[in-house]
Amino acid sequence: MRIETFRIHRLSIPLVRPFRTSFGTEHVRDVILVEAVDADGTSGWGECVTMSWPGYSYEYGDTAIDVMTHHLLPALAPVADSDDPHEVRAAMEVVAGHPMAKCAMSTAMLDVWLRGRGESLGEYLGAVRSEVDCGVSVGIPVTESIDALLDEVGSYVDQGYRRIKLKIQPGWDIAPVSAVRAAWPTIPLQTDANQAYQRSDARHLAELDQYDLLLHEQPLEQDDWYGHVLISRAVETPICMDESIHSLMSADSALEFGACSIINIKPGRVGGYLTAREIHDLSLERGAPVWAGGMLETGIGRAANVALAALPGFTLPGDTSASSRYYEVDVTEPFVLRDGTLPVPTHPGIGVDPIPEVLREMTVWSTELRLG
Ligand code: OSB
Ligand code: MG
Repeated sequence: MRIETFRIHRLSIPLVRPFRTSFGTEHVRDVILVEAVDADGTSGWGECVTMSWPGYSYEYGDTAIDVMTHHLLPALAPVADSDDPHEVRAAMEVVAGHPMAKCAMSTAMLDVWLRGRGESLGEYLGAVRSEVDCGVSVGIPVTESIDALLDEVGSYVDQGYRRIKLKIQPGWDIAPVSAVRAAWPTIPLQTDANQAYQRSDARHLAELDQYDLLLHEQPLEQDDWYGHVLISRAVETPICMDESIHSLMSADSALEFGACSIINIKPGRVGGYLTAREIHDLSLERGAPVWAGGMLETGIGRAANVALAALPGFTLPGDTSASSRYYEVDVTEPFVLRDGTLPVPTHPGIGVDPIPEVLREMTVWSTELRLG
């Protein structure tokens, strides 16, 4: 492998419906795809999962492009011909933070490397399944109507999704959870607050214990480790962390301290698929379930996430929904739900490519960066 060029493609793709969470509402996905091009012309792909504004994390599309262009590109020049993905990860350590930018560039390089070896990402990571159970993340209806929520959840249940995740926030929690539980008494159900609660809400959150939930995701601010310990003790429903987990060390600390007992693994949030696998391995060793999170990925990021979700410790359905959950037209061949599952790609690398015409049509900006 000798990477000579990176291309950054910025796309604008309308969502099939607005996606509202406690930190904001997205109408159009600001998609950033990174293409690494080898000396022999092979392209590899990685999706940068930043959003268009710093609501979920400090990273967003513009900062990711800046960090990739001015900081990661020079850092990667010495490892452009590396035969060890761990060396690529180590080379990026000169940049503090910015895990989503790191994940995008290193995944594109990993894809090229795997294509050269004829090995799929799933095989490389240690997949033990050929399809993965899929859940779906359901936003807060812009109308805040319970009927609208039940309609939307009903359509996902009809499509076969095996788990429902409801976005919650103060003022939108007990009513939606109890309504969905009443309508579907046995469907696996969980919540995600995206940091919207306070330590003092512990008793309020305990009222949700009666609805037989799988977990509550990230109730408190990402830095509030002790608060998560307190909530974990006060609430019967298991606590899961998303925003707090940025590294193997934060995963280790969270489980050791009892801040959570379940981890949502998002490769973009932890800097790439190698670290994602290490967090999986650690959690498996500790007996803590993990599941694959999502960031409204196109087929590029989705393919890689599905490969990750095929590892043995991913015992809970992930936010690995079908292309149609967010997009009318995906940039790859669409991922289609089959009996509540998605197939793990088997072709070398991430196993999918953008469809050239779709890429061209949806691209609003692109640049080419020469390495070295
Ligand atoms: O908190 O898990 C989250 C989407 C964007 C940012 C943060 C989150 C989410 C989701 C949707 O919940 C996950 C998906 O379906 O891709
Ligand atoms: Mg989350």
